[in-house]
Amino acid sequence: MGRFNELKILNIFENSKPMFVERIIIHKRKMTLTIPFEASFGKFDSLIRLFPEIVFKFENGETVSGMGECSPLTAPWYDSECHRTTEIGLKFIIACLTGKNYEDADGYPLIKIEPVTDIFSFISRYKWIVGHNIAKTGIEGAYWDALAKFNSVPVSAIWGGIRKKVETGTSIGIQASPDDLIKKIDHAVNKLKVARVKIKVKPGKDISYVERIRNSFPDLPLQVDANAAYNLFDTKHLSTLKEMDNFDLTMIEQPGRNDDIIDHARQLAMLKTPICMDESILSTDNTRHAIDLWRQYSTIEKLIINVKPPRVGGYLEAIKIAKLCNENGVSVWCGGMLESALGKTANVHFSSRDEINLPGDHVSQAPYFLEDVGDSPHYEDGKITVPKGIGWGIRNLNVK
Ligand code: OSB
Ligand code: MG
Repeated sequence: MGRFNELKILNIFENSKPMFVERIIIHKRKMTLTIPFEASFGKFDSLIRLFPEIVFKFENGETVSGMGECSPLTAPWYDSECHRTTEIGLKFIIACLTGKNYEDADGYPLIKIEPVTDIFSFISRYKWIVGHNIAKTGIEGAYWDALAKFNSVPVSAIWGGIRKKVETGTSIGIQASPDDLIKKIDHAVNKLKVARVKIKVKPGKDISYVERIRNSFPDLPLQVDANAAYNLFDTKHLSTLKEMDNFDLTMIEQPGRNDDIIDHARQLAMLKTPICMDESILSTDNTRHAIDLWRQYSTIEKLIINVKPPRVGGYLEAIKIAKLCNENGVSVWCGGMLESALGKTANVHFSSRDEINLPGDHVSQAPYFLEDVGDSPHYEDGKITVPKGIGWGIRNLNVK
C-alpha cells in the first residue's frame, strides 16, 4: 500500500510540504503529584516529564515549533522504560533527525539535511530504533503540533477527529482500606461526575474493595486494573479473577504478565467479564494477535484494548490500532500514563476519533500535579472538550 493511500484510509492529513529540522531541545521537569499514586507495581509521588521541542523551517521561510511529551515512570515498573532510558532513547532519535552520531547529537542538524514531509518520512528516520516507545511518542507529538500550527488547525483536525467532547473516567490508585477507597469514589462520582471509575487492584486488595464499592454504588460503571499482578496459572489467583464475575465489571485490565497475550486469551476464557489488554499491546501486530487469539479461545466481545500512544510508540500507531479494533468489533479506549496537561491534551485529541468508544483515563480526583505545564482542557460532568486552538490548543503552556 502506498503511503498516501494509507493516510487516506486512516483519514489523516498528508503533508507534502518540506519541513526542515532546525533545532531540537529537550525540556525536563520534575513534577509533584497532588495525590501519590499506588498501583500493584509500586507507589510514587513525583514524576520526571520530558518535553521534546522541534523547530521546523518551511520553504516559505516560516519557522514553527512543536512540542510533545514523554511520560515515563521513574523506574521500569510498567514497561522497560523509565525517565533515564527515555533520555537515552531521545538522544538516539535526535541523532537520526539531525544527521549526527549519538555522541555529537546536540539538537542542531548538519548543514545539508534532507527535509521531512508526511508522518512516514518523519518516523522512517528513527524507525530502526527498537523499543523506546515513550521517547518516540514525545518526538512524534512535536511533529504533529508543528504541522497543525503551520496549517492553523487543531491537531484533532489533522488526525480526523470527529468529536467535540470526549468521555472520561478516572483511575484511582490502591488505597489502604476499602473505606478509604469509598471516599475517593464518592468524590469522583458525586463531585466530578466521571463517566466511569477504574480502580487499581492487586492480590489481597481486590475482592473486598470491589464488593464494598458495589454495595454503595450498584450501578456505577466500574473496571479494575491489575497491572500484571496475577499469575494466570495459580489456582487461587484464577479463582479470585473468576469471582470478579459477580460484580458486573466493564472489564479487568491486564491481570496477567505484561508480555503475555496468549495466556490471557486461553486461561481467562471462562470469565464472563471482558479482559482489557494494556501492557502487552505495543503495536498493531500485537493487536491483530490478540484479536486472533480471542476468536480462537474466547469470543471477540470479551476483548477490549486500552491504547496509550506512549506505550505503542506514537499517535500514528495508536490510530492504526484503534482502527483495527473498530474493524473487528473490539472496543477501544485511550489510557493514560499520568501525563502532564500536554500529554493529556494530546490523548484527548486522539480520543476525538470515531473508533474510541469507551471513556478514557483523562482526569484525576484532584489536578494531577501541584504545578502543571499549562491549563488542562475544560472538564465537566464526565466529558472533556477537545481544544479548538491551533496545534494542541493548550493555554498558558510553559515547560520551563
Ligand atoms: O496501567 O493504566 C495504567 C498510570 C501509570 C502507569 C500505568 C497506568 C496508570 C494509570 C493512570 O492507571 C492513568 C492516568 O490517569 O493517567
Ligand atoms: Mg493499565
